[in-house]
Amino acid sequence: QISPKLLTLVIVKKGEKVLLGMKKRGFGAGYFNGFGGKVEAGETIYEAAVRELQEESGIVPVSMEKRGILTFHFDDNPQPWEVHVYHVGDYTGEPCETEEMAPRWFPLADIPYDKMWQDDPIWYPEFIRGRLFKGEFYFHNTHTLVSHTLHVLQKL
Ligand code: 6U4
Ligand code: NA
Ligand code: NA
Repeated sequence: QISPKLLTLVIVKKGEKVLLGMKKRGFGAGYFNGFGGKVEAGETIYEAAVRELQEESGIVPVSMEKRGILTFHFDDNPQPWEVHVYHVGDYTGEPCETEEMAPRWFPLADIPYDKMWQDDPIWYPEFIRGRLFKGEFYFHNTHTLVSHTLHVLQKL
């Protein structure tokens, strides 16, 4: 059993809108997603989440809480990814386009699931309701969701 690779994912949700970024390069290019990336040596997961948000969108969180842990299993990569999902409700700075992401606000009723990872319509609704959740997702050829479990929890 290979230990999972740790990543972060920050979703900015303010009022009735979410800030998503169109990923311009690398893994998941062409999808709208939250902001995040790999946890680096010497930083905590929380620190990585703050850093990736700042690098990819230009903003700095005022408050940030962990909401979920998602594990992605791939039939074309033996190492699972463990993605720690955070909510940011308040921030300083202005979202701006970066080398990696082009940010855009979406009304909660109009999240562009057809241009997102296939797991997103499964867990975003729980995120939006303010729930804590853990999920496992199994992908074929990186992009095709084959099966999953999702649990809403009282604590992570
Ligand atoms: P590099 O280019 O190596 O510096 P880095 O920014 O560290 O990249 P990146 O962008 O490849 O990492 O990280 C992938 C991002 O995509 C993380 O925020 C996690 C997120 N992600 C990966 N699989 C996902 C999935 N199935 N559904 C989802 N987000 C996913 O909603
Ligand atoms: Na990234
Ligand atoms: Na990175």
